[in-house]
Amino acid sequence: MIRKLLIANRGEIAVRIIRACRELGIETVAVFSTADRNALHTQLASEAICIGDYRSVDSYLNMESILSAAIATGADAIHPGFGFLSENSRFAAVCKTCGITFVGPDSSVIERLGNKSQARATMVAAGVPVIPGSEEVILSEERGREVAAEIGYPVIIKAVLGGGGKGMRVAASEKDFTVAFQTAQKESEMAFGSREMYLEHYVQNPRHIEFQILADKYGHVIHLGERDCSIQRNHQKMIEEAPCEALSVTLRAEMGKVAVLAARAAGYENAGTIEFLLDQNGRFYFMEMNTRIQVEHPITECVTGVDLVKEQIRIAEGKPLSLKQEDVILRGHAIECRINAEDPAHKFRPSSGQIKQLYLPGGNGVRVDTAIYAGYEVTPYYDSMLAKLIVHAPNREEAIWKMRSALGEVIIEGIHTNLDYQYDILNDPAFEKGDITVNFLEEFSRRQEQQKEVEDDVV
Ligand code: MV4
Repeated sequence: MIRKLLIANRGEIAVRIIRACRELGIETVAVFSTADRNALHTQLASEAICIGDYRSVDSYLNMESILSAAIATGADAIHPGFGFLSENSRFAAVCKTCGITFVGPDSSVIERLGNKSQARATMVAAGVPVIPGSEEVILSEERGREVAAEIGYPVIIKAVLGGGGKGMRVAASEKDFTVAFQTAQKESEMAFGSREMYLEHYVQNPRHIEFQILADKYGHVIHLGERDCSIQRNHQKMIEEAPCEALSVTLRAEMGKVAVLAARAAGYENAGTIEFLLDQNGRFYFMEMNTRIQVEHPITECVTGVDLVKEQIRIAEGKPLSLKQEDVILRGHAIECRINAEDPAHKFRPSSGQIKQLYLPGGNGVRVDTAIYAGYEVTPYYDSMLAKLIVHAPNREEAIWKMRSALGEVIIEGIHTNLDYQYDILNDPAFEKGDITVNFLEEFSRRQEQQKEVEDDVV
């Protein structure tokens, strides 16, 4: 049993975890940086403890400080949320050494899946479809060029310790290989301190589909359907939806079975996500597995009725899953828009300042996960996400209408946000048709620019 849980995070996800704990009768410890003295998570937890200066490296990434806080407050578990230390295998290992339950999989599993080349090998061995690619780690450009020729161009060069787009380059043909490889490898060395790379055939215009799974300590593994996360900009997701319009009932069942197989092969426990690419011919391939609760988890909660954070805590306590695969019934359609403090008119540069006025929507099928309030100071030190606006309706068309309505109600004054940009996407004919791939936002932005030029000509 967990009596007291420390949340090693900030913002809306910290608040989300505090709420789950309160419902479960678990005491909470918030940790905060000097910039977050008045933050919502600091105020909502049963107790709060300062862990360092405003810089993340001095606070939310400071393992020693966080563990000291856990020991000092007598917390018996730590929930890492997402980002920060959530996928740091060393942190999970140190928690265990200190006798503190880490809400997540074992450190050895985080480490194995964090190494994308090893993850690939694990999946190949289990019979999970992967994108044709290198079965070895590539260190030299010369060896890379040989393997690329075998795979066939275009190829994508990825950092073994990467994920989320860093240390990744596409080579359309052999003449691009040198520059692409060297750039990707240099980026990997800077970001991860690793020269290890791997190659894959480059899949053109895919969708990014991810399956939510839950696994307990007793070998029960279930999936909770998928999320379509194709709407991204520079590998930052902007809009996610569940389910994916492009999946038939049979394809969903097939991919779900593969997701469960993948989680089993990894020896997985707790909540996790299997990322797939779905190509234009309806073929799907394992890409990577995320070992944390994800930003977009609420849309899965909407369509399944399962509280994923409560399930995470239950699993960590050693309880069995509260439902079986046949109890998972997908109902309706959910969409999430990430409201960010950024300026779309200036290359989405982060915006900071005080929130002068705030109005957030509500009503039937509308959920807002946020930690901002009127008077809140948005600083440049952390992620620019201010709020997640989530809607749930009987079908996609009604969900889109509900999201347009909800977006239209939001008032955030004092800083720039992507609200109008989100509204424009929701009114785009291609989006409406469900015609989306990972290249959607790039094409959408181009269309917007062209339209602006036409309007300027008229004036
Ligand atoms: C790919 C790909 C095409 N082919 N791999 C981007 C982030 C990282 N998780 C992997 N990514 C991609 N890997 C192969 N073999 C295209 C992408 C990709 C992408 C994937 C999901 C969502 C958005 C994306 C945007 C650009 C590229």
